[in-house]
Amino acid sequence: MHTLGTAGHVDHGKSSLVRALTGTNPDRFAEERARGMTLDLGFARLDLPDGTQAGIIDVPGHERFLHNMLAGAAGVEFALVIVAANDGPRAQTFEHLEILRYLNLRRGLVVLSKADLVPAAERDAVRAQVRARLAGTIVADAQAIFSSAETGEGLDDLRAAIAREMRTLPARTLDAPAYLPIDRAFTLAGRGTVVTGTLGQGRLAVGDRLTVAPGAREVRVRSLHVFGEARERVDAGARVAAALHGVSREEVARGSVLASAELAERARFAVRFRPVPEMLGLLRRRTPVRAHVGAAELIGVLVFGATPVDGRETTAELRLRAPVIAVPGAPFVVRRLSPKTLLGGGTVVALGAPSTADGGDRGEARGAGAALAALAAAGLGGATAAEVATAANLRESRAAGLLAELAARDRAFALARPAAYVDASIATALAERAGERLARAHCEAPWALGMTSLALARALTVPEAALVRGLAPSVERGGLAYRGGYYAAADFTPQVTSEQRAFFERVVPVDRANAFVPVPFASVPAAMKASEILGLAQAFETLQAAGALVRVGEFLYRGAQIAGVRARLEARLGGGGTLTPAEFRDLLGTSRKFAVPLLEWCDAAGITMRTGDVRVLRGYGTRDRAAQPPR
Ligand SMILES: Nc1nc2c(ncn2[C@@H]2O[C@H](COP(=O)(O)OP(=O)(O)OP(=O)(O)O)[C@@H](O)[C@H]2O)c(=O)[nH]1
Ligand SMILES: [Mg+2]
Repeated sequence: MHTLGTAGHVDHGKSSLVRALTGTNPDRFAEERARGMTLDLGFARLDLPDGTQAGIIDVPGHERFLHNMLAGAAGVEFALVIVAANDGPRAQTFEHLEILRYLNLRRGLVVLSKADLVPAAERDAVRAQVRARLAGTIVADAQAIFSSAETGEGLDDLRAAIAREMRTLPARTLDAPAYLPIDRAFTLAGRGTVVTGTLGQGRLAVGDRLTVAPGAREVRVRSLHVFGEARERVDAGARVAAALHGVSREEVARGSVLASAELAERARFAVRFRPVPEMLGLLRRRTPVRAHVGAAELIGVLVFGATPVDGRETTAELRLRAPVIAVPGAPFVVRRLSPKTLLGGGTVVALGAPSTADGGDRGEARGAGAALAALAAAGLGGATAAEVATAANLRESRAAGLLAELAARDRAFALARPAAYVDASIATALAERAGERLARAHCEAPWALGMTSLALARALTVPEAALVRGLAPSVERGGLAYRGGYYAAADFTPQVTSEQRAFFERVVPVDRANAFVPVPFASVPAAMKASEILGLAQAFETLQAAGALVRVGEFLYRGAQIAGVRARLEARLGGGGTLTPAEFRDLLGTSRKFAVPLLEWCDAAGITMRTGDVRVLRGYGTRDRAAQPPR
């Protein structure tokens, strides 16, 4: 279903035409009927000759009620511009057309109403005059049809023309989060709070859990009606009345929004804005405005990078005093605070900070591109499916599906803890930079394990957390190595110099007579400090990582000593025997001071296992030997 809106000067016959076309009097209030003037929006269902239906929003023509016209206009896809044939276009004819232009509406029909008051002989001249005066407006080239609510003349032609036009309107997006700007709220006995509006995008179903903004109130849909008919589900474009559970009448009003949970309320929007050329002189870098977004009217500031100098479209940021829910692609206009003249309008591009996400395009292909754009905007940190859904104006389930598809095609990489995705080209570019930096580091210090995340993050001027997350896919795929807290090139093995090796052999000597006596660990840093040899601290780490030196509590052993311990244990216990700590000490010919921590280390390393007061060999027999200590 599509929704049309009337437009035109006061008393030109808009409401009468709607009534004649639909049988519904759009003037809902007794006061409107008594005064013969529309004060607020009216709604009617139009049955078209091809069996389809359309919604009509009837707007007031009087300039005093322009704010009500604005509340209805943003949901309109097609304009019925009503010009009294006996009067011609007047002030609000042009004002309404300007507003619709800046709301990016380009489609409409001209209805030359009250045709019964114009003699047949004058019709052609009247049509030509009206056309001439509408030159330059959004309906300059639209069809113009004479009609009369009084005699019924032209109504069939009009219905046929509308049906034709409706068939050429682009379909609304159904797989986006539901977005319903509320234009009316009331209570109904037995149904509670009811809100009405034009469903801008997505779908609604009875039972749906949704959000009402402002206030981020969680609500549930109790029932749905489209022009009085109960429905289980409703698609974008329709006029909807939704009875809501979880919100009181006082908490909703015109300008509130009913939306899926993916859409959060925000006070800042990146927008594309086109100024009214005559109003350029009033625009400043920061221009206070009265903004009309959806059915809401909000005070805010329009902020430009550079103040516009012509009527061309430009980017800007709309900062509102109160938050509202809007979707990418949503049209808006801004007026001066006072007098309330139109300054311009455009569309919301992105929610929150400006991004490259293009919300303007619609349709199926939109999804993947918008999801990728949202990922690109999120940068190295990546984004969750929920964040992508919000930024790209997609249902979260759809965003999750698209991200999985992008990941399968290597356009995005999945991240864990917390689950998210990162743009593949961004992560790959980072991995390439990291690879180059690491290659240099390996060249400069071949004895070092690599670079820590902190050192690498500093070298690449990237936040450490973002670096770790951004490099994770590359590490997982083997493009880079991450071992023991160090990043390294995948094929890199550190090599200590012979000078460094000799130093450690000297500092950690082995006494042939007392083969299992270690040195105090603390003696090594002290000796390194006293030495002139380059890169000892890094080489020390490398030797420990390789198992050439082994720290056991307060002591340091050579890897060969540990291998010897292991060999003796296996020889002694290999047949299934047991060993007390005292026996272990004797087995090694060492003292209790060294033996106790060493035996505990053997337990922790998975060589031995404690049962009661004695040790047995772990993995003896069929047990797996995965948990071997470094040799
Ligand atoms: N003769 C004649 N009079 C009409 C026709 N349509 C409307 N009128 C009269 O014009 C007056 C205004 O009609 P409305 O339909 O209320 O006009 P409107 O454009 O809705 O006015 P606002 O909503 O206040 O802007 C009424 O007195 C109608 O009876 C028509 O086709 N022929
Ligand atoms: Mg009216």
